[in-house]
Amino acid sequence: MFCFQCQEAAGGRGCTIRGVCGKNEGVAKLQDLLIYTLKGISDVVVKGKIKKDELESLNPEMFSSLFMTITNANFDADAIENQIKKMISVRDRLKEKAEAVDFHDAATFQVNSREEMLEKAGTIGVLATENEDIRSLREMIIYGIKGMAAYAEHAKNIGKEDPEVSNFIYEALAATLDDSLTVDQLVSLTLKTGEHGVKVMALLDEANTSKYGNPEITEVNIGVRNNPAILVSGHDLTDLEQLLEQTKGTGVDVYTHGEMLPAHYYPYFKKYDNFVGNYGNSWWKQLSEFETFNGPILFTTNCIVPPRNEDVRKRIFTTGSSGYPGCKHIEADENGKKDFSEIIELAKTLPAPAEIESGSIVGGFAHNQVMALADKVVDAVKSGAIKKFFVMAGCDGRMKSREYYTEFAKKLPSDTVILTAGCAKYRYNKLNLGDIGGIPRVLDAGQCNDSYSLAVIALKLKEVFGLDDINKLPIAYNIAWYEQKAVIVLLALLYLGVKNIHLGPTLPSFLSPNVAKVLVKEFGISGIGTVEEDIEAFMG
Ligand code: FSO
Ligand code: SF4
Repeated sequence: MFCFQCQEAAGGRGCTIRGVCGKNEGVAKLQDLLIYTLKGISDVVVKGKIKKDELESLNPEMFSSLFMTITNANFDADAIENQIKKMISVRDRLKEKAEAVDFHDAATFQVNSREEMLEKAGTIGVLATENEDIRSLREMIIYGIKGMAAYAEHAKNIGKEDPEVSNFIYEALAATLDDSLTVDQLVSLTLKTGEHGVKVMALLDEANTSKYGNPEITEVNIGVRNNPAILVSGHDLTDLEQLLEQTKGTGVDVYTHGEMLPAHYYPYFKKYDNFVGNYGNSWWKQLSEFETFNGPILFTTNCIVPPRNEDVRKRIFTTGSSGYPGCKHIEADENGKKDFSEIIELAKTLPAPAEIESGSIVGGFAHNQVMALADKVVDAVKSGAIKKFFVMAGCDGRMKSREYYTEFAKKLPSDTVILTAGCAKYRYNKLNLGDIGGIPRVLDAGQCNDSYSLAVIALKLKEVFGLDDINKLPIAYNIAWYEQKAVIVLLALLYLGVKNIHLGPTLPSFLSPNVAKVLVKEFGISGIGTVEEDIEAFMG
């Protein structure tokens, strides 16, 4: 196996024996083959000039196949094998409708057993592209597409789709098979990926807010009550909605974990009086937090950490694109309905969560809420009460070097405000950093996809201040990344023209030295240094 798609890639180069994430060689290879099959489908769609209306039922399968290969989403070899088989048969049916042309091997290979799949996978992985710059760009595009597909899947679950996004996924995946493309052409495809990243995040924002309302300032309880409960993790709000509907009146409480915390900010979910609060912290703390939670856990997406404890494993359920061997997977019926009764019944037999924290945290600062405070914000900037905003969106992770972000937040001058989104927030959202004239110093917009809100806020401020360049705003970007959704967020920011982003805790292993040079030269991207040096440089 060879995988270098996330920030924890072994040795800063790539995982070759087993993933740091816990993914074994078999799963890694099956994921590679699934991606290869999707490239084959894309080859058929693009070269075979498949009509767009033929793709309607295929799009959701593309999204969820891509999502299954995102870091920490799916560790279940059987589920991935089944998806490969399904997508090969989709591919072959599609070929019957395609204009006859010379298709790539990805569109024609056949495999009949797990052994054959693993053998084939050994020939088509990341390292099959020999030129390291082409490999770097191809992979960066593919990782961006994975993130894009994740957001497209959430939007689709709410009934929203943007054909430009879905069509681009085929175009980009097919392009990663094309040996005639030059480095320059792949660089421009990378930016085009960012452009579609903006589109998909706008789409998901529209889907979420049209269904669940605009996030608003909300105090979220981080303590517990004395009822049996279910913990819901991941990012999918439609799963949460169904779970809340089904637990209503049962005496079973629901808590969020990790990236599901921002669900509390939506007006729609406030009507459920069993929707109690957020339990714990970001994804990588789940091993201990799931033990003390006591009740069942529902994963709607990543990030799953392989459970060490058999008692915890028995309480884990997955749905959507997530999966873990030995954990029950809840499928949707043809109307998208999911039956969570088994989880609810299990919850009733288990003790209430043990309290690990108490009090509350405040969030809900997505674009609509921040714009409602625009006058206050603009005045504070004009008067000098706020000197600078720091966008510190992205992901958290288990590396010790991420303590940098807590230190950074603590040491920032008191006339600065942190704009955050994604699970990165857990490094500083409980620090009590105070407020500036009533504006909290940590403004949480929501999940990683809500980084879109931060871009909208920046663009609106640019308008308010009458600036011709987003980079003239008093906003600095110190972003933490972990998996492929962060890649699409980063590409989206680059597409919007944001310069001088600091990216940490380490730069992606998939950037070849030459590709890294382009990012430095064209966009001023850099890594992180020490907290003191970085703050000095940012404030100067
Ligand atoms: Fe985090 Fe995991 Fe949202 Fe990611 S929980 S790391 S970028 O899945 O999706 O921020
Ligand atoms: Fe390694 Fe990350 Fe790939 Fe897992 S997803 S195998 S940790 S690079």
